[in-house]
Amino acid sequence: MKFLQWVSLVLGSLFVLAASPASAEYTVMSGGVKDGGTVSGRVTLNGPAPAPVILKVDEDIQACGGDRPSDELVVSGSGGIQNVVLSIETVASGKDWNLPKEFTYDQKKCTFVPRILLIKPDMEGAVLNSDSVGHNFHTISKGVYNVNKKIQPGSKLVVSKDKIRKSGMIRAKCDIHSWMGGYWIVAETPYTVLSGKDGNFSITNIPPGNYTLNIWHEKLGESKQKLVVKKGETTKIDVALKL
Ligand SMILES: [Cu+2]
Repeated sequence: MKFLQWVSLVLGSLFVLAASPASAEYTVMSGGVKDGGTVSGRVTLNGPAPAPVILKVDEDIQACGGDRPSDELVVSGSGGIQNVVLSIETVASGKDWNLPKEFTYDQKKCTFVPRILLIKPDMEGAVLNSDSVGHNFHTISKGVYNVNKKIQPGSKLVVSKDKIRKSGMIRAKCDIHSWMGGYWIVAETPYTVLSGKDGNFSITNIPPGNYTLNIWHEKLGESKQKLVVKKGETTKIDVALKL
């Protein structure tokens, strides 16, 4: 093999390697999804709702308020579970994102608001502190966004666009107030939603096809369910989770 041929072969393979990311990036269909389908349903608890866990507030009681029920598992009177993350796996392309331009994650009475934050990669936002005491905001993730920073009362931590580069899960905690907890879900595609107060959810404009629905709850764990999305139709799915 001639030297130049060899050089172009090596350069060529390097280019291919550089151009193929480990997981395919989601693309928004130009012109939107045609004849998309909907998946909707409700997530309920299979069995009686447990008595809420009471969080002991033993630090900054004046500013934080007293003991409170944990918002880790929120079950409605009729058994619906809030804050379950439902996502359709491996949708390569489809509808556009429908999230605000910026997110805000607040710390109010020493509780994270919202408990579960749904965002996307490259999204910018801020972590606020509405309390009269400082918080030490600390995140744990597999390289999605790791930060450990004191946020003074009335101040905020700005999260710029380049901080959250990939999808995944980020656990939030405060090193001063041990009871504070929450999650940021960085969705891979717009086909990720959170269940509402009564456990209801709806995922719209899905390109027809066979998929797997991923169901995740911070306390109840992860499960999967097969689903078929038909042209212009609504597929009903009810999910029952066990403690
Ligand atoms: Cu705190």
